[in-house]
Amino acid sequence: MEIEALSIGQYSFVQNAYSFGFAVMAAATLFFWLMKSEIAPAYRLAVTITGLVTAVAAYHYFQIMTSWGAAADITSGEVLSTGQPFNQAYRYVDWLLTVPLLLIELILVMRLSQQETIKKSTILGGAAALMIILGYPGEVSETGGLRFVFWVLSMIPFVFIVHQLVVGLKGSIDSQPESVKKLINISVYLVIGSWLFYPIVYLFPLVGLTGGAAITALEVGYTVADIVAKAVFGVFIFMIAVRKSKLEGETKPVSDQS
Ligand SMILES: *C/C=C(C)/C=C/C=C(C)/C=C/C1=C(C)CCCC1(C)C
Repeated sequence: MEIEALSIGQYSFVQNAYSFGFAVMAAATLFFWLMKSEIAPAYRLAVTITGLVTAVAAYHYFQIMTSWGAAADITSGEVLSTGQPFNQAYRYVDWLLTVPLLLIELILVMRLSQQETIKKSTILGGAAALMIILGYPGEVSETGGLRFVFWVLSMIPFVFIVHQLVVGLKGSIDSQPESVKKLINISVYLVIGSWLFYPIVYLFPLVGLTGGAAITALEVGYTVADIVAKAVFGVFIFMIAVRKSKLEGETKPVSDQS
């Protein structure tokens, strides 16, 4: 990545987006973990993992922000490279850890049989990890051809996951209580909608979108997608867990507590 292609305005805008991402992820973590007592024991693991995902992301946003800061010197009024490269690996390590966990959150909150939970978590989590691993060599390669090859390879598990979510989970979603079905369906489409953004952005350099504006769009875009896919999606998981806890009568309404 050519950091010197950025204007001061673009460079600061990206820095501010990372800072915002860090704040959202840290606040979301506190919210999920502190509110866990509102949730019945059967759903606590789902909410704990929801907070774990935003915690891991908060840590990586902090690192990304620091790496971005160290990569450029702006004291002259221009963006000059310090020679220290911006570290792209933080994003991929973050995704490798958080993407499988996001799918596991969704499976756990459905409270399927233990056997189904393990089977679906393994298949979906494994496919998600494979998708990220296959994307990385293309991301750091200098040639467009390799970038495209790894895009195609990584799209195979991506399409498999979307298919599993829409078709494979249909039976499990149909067996959920009426009052949470809609929330679960929204969560599934939130995953598909926000995840679609990543393979599209990955193709930017291949279609000639380079330079300061493209780098800015890519970095800010990934940050917005991460916030939707982790924190906003997490709020839906939390709402499903609250509603199912109430339905199953495992927590009393506040007014009934003495
Ligand atoms: C919190 C982070 C999330 C939800 C990240 C999701 C990332 C993806 C869905 C990435 C997918 C990719 C492809 C399908 C092909 C090109 C390479 C990737 C890794 C960008």
